[in-house]
Amino acid sequence: MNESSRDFLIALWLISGKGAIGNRGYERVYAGAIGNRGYVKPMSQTPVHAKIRRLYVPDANYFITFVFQNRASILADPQNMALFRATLRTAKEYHPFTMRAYVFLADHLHLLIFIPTTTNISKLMQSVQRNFTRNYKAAHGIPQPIRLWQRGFWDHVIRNEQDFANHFHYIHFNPVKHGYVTRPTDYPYSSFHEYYQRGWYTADWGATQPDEIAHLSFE
Ligand code: NI
Repeated sequence: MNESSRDFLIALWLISGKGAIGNRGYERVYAGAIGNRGYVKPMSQTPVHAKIRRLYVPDANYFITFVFQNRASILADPQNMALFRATLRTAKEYHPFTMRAYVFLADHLHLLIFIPTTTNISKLMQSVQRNFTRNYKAAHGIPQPIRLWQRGFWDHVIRNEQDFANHFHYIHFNPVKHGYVTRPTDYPYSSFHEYYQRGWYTADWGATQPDEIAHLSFE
């Protein structure tokens, strides 16, 4: 079974309602979104910058931004959100990467990922965009071609540990930056919760813009 048809079956499975948010299987996917589970002991007293240092692997970390065409709020619909996550997970099986941080907003999303040399980043990104468009059309019964994504994607090769840390925090602060919530902990669709549970963040982190990301502005 090729990637497209497999993704299509996942789309059908989601449409049937079995993949609804809160479903046990879906939660398992959610929990597994961050690589290296158990890599860092929960609630350790190590400073956050030292923990981030352990996540940073030189040369192949990317900060990636996808934007929906005309800034449509596609992912405001929980079913579309579930569909996107399933698509990303399938793409990962064919084009392996390690998720370090993510935030999915209604009209765009940011990823911080480690890509091994055996994975072609362009193919990975094309896989995500094309297969999500296909799954979205199937889910909504749209027969004609549609443009769902703004052309291309923005990527930034992470230069060093500090750059990695800055983008890591940028992603987790993003729901506040875009006015969705007043604290990152109140927004469900980001990896903030994974790291909060590990003790990397406090519950009130990001209530004001952290100094280290003040100079960053992508989306
Ligand atoms: Ni953003």
